[in-house]
Amino acid sequence: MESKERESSLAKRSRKSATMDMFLANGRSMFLAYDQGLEHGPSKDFNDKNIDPGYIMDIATKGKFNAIVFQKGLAEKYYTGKVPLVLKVNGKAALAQGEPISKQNCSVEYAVSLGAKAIGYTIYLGSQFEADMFQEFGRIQEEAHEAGIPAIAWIYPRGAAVQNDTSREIVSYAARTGLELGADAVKIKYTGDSQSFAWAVKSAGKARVYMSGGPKAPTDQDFLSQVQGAIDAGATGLAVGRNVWQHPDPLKITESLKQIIFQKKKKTEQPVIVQGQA
Ligand code: FBP
Repeated sequence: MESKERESSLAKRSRKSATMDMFLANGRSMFLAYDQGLEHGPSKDFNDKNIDPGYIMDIATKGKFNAIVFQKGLAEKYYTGKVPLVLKVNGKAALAQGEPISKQNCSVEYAVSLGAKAIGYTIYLGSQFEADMFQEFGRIQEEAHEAGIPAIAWIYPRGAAVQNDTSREIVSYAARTGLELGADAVKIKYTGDSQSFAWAVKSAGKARVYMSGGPKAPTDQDFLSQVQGAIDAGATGLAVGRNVWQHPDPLKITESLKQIIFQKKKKTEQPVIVQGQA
């Protein structure tokens, strides 16, 4: 194929197919995240059961999650193909101190060969190294779109420049950064209340918003109220790890989450967006 024709066919394909649609049910979505072994180490978050990636694959399958999130090594050895795969193509360990940076460890092509239907990439907004991650994500996003799959940005404000990583101002900045860098979806932390999170959702524009789960909440009700707040704010859903697979009954909490996430939107529940400064 002539190079001009090839370029135009790639452009058409990326516009058409690089959407989050395959992850959605009634416009909503719930992912099970399991990259904490790399991000936090095997001792901090895990017990005898949930240290086994096979246990997590089983939760994702039985709980009918819309995707499982793995790093490449886990995908190679444990992914069964029973739920869609989001492959994280960067990641970092928790040992090094200082300004965070997370670099690519898996190509988009290899991710696709493992069955990935989207790629995930973490950007530490505010880090002294944010420009490296912006640049790398830019290339990866284009490669993902050329392969016909969406790019999801985990956007975590972090480093000495960030005072409070859950403020309305900083979370909405994270959401907006994802939109402007071409993310098809952003995974951001909850701000603590629905009204401020609604501004983050508004800031993300057409990029879909997934609330990040965070450490296990003290009670189920605490966590469920956060998720309800994010959904009321207009989030597409949740990408959750510890609050599900650290739970004594992961499928039970999954059912409660689904009731909140996939409930029909009522007009009266639409959030009021307050314009203005944080
Ligand atoms: P959790 O629901 O367990 O918080 O998982 C979401 C996630 O984004 C994981 O994908 C990632 O490993 C972890 O949080 C990063 O945690 P941290 O905020 O400590 O960097």
